[in-house]
Amino acid sequence: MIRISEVWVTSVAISLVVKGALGGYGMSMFAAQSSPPDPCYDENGNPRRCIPDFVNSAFGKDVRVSSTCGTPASRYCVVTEKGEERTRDCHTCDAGDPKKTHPPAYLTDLNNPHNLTCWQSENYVQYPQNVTLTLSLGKKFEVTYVSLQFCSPRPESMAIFKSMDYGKSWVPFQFYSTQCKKMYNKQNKAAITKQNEQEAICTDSHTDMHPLTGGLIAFSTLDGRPSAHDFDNSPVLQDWVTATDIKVAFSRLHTFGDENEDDSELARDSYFYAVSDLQVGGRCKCNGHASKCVKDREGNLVCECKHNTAGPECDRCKPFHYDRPWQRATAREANECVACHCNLHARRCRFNMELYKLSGRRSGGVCLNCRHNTAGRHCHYCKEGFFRDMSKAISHRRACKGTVPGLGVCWTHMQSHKHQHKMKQV
Ligand SMILES: [Ca+2]
Repeated sequence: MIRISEVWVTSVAISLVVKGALGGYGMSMFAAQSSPPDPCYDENGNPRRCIPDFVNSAFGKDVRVSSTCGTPASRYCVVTEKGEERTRDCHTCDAGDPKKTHPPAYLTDLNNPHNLTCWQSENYVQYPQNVTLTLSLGKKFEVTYVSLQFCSPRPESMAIFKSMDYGKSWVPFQFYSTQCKKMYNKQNKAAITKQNEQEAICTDSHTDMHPLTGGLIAFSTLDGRPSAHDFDNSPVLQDWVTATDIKVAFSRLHTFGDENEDDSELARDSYFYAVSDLQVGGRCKCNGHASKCVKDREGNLVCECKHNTAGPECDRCKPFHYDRPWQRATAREANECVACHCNLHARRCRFNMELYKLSGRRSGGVCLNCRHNTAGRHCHYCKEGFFRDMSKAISHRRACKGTVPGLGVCWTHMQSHKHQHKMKQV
């Protein structure tokens, strides 16, 4: 259906263009549409690094949240300040009422500044209790930033974690707190050096209670890390930005200090976490070997691997392409996987590091199960008892014969003599 309508639109477009005496332009547009250029190869067909588009990988995804207001319906109050005066306007959060609900889906919906939709926690889930937001990206991504736009005041303390193993284990990405040492046992704004580039730091920036609404927290994963300018050559940072899941833990609410006074109920009803937008900016991780990620048959997001690579992140060479070790592509080198040289006599091969080193790091593939009576690392000579038919190329399936050769005996001559000798003895 889509194809038909596309063709229809295109033909209409062309006919319009032709009428306008610009037929050539219209046709070239059509040609470009039928064979889009592959960003993973240059105009001469040589492999080059390719990367998926930069996206907000949180957009439209489900976020698992430990606390959401509205079940049952409950009161919450919004604090506003005019000079010294502080007022509280109270409303109802009700999960059953579309106009009063604040579900987790509002974290990752379309962020319209004129009509903000906010997820909101229950009231006064205060330290040592926390509220967590967990987002599964579905595969490995290289994350550039994590940002949160708040409807409530920003938290007094919060942490961002990442997982590289689909939520089995978590490592800290960044801490925010007005009291880093006390909350997270971290020095405030510790320096990052080449020795600790994979360490999360704590900062008291962006932790002020003001603004009371609309505040932003944006964590840039490479900011201040010394090897960031040489990311291509830094496996440490490539690892640091890699994540399958992101978790945000709100550890402590900001308050005006009135939550334990006489009027504490009203005060407590005005302390909660509310977020209008959670973004995780990054690229689907494909190690430079794919320009996009697609859903596979099981519905999982995977890289569309090029350069003879395979795996969800193009993180290995595809079968029979083991002539040199897998490598990530760089701006200068595509590092594509190379097929083993088996003269069409083998379907399988393996990589041998010793041979690779001996070859000056050029070729390390060893063919397995050479067929058609061939033998050798590249199936490049005849196995014992067979003779090379020099009228045929070695890649010919009848290059090796089982009978005594006539003309043109190759270097297996010696073997042929041995063989004749054995036959006489028999
Ligand atoms: Ca929203």
